[in-house]
Amino acid sequence: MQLDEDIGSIHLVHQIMKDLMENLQKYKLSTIPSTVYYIPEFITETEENALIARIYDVPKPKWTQLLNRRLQNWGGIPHPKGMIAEPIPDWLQEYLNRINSLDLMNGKVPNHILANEYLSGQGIMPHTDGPLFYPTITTVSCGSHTVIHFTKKTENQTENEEKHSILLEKRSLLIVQDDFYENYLHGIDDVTADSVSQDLANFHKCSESYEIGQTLKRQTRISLTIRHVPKTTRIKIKT
Ligand SMILES: O=C(O)CCC(=O)C(=O)O
Repeated sequence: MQLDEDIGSIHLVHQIMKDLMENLQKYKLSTIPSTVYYIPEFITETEENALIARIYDVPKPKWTQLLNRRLQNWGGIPHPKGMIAEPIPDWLQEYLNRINSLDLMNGKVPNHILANEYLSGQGIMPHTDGPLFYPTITTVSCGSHTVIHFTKKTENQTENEEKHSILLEKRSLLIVQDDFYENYLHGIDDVTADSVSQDLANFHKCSESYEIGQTLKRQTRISLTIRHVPKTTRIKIKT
């Protein structure tokens, strides 16, 4: 019985990856004037549950506690002088390999995963990821949806800047590249629920159909942000 389920799951993953490698363009968000792809159901429910279990199974010191969320760095800690590369466990390497097979980074191999945990009501301030990374962000969401906002970066940032909001469903993959990486801030509001609106840039590309005005209550979300850190070293740097 378990063997049948495992074979079924491998088959499904194979189908998902084949579709993506052949048809990535169909996931591009035409509502956004830059390169953004939204892929619902990028991982299976079994994989989502296994990833969450693994993340919570690591020893406590692996967590970095911030003011409003916790995170785990895998592959090393990005640093302007170079990231000291650390081995990535197989259960995470699998997802780096899947992102690698989509060839999104001009031949560069993804070598870092940031796992962020957001309890309901927690978010992240608007920011850009900066020069430590190759300018492509790929994010897998587990455990809960959230809504991420991208706001055009300007000199005197006001309330009226061009803004795009994307619903990240659990198990989805978001890919952000180019101008959207460099010139837009991204952030997540620290709220306990999100309201569905037709203004969501991926409203028509979600896996479920939602009603306008529907309230989606947030649960605990684990995001896996998979990126390429160009500057790595194997030597310990004095900080
Ligand atoms: O959790 C997310 O989807 C976004 C994470 C993020 O922006 C970051 O860690 O820099």
